[in-house]
Amino acid sequence: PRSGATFYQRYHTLEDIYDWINRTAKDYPNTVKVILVGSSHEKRPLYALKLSLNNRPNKKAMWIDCGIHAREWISPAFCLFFVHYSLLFYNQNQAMTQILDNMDVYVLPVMNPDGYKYTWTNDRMWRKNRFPKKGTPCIGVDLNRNFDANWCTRGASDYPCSEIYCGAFPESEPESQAVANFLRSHKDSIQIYLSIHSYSQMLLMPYSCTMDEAENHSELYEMVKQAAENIRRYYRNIYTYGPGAKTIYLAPGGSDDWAHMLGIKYSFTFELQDRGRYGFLLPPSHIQGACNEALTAVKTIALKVMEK
Ligand code: ING
Ligand code: ZN
Repeated sequence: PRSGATFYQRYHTLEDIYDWINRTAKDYPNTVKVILVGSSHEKRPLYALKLSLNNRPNKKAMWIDCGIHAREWISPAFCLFFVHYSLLFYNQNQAMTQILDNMDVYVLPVMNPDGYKYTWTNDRMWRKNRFPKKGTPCIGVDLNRNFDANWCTRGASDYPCSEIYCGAFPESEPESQAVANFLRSHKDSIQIYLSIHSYSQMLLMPYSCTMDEAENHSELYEMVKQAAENIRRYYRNIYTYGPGAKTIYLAPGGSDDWAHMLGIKYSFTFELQDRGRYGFLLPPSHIQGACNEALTAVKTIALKVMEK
């Protein structure tokens, strides 16, 4: 149940998150819409919230997905926090008001519900989805290797037991296909794509699938640099930044690279806290700080995009 501010300082089961999605839509009928973007392999719904705080026509939009990887619990926690903060601080916080006056925001809190559920019930360190590969004892595709961006080249694996298994073909998984379909059909309005992961405190931009520079490299680099500077200034915490391939590792098939190639020019992956002390097992006492830092990065980037 949602009891006061502490709700956003705890991790929540999948059932609680579904519950929260419904309640949020009920509590804000004029500004929040629930969109069913698809369903998971085990037939769980993939719900996104559309936040539309201002009725002006032809608004641009930002997409944020969380929970692509099951064990990265801080990621869904951030999506919940972000929705809450947006609804509460519209007309209070100046940056938030400016952003939400100018764009709608789509938030998908759990892109990999089957995996997320599994981390609560069976294996806290599960990463992939729960697709059972016929003819092997292995389960799961890495959804962040399943997009059509230099798919399954170096940095991914075609071995179904691997943690970075790319799947049988690009968008073979219902979860990645659902997000790709949604982005394809809304690409004219969606200007910013954000995918939230953990851990290692990085603000990543395309490309991860190649060492080549994105055509708007300098523009993107300015954005992540300024976002990291703001986090450092406000929270005294260090985030590294740059193109994925050079900052973390070569990784084809990622959602942000694919979104960028689709034409969503402002596309990023955030790696939230921490830098390895707790790793995926970030204690609840760190949720607030991690979310505030990520929020600073979202605001910085959205405001910069709006200047364009
Ligand atoms: N990191 C990402 C991963 O999928 C990444 C890094 C970012 C890959 C962008 C591809 C594109 O490996 C984590 N922690 O999952
Ligand atoms: Zn991840």
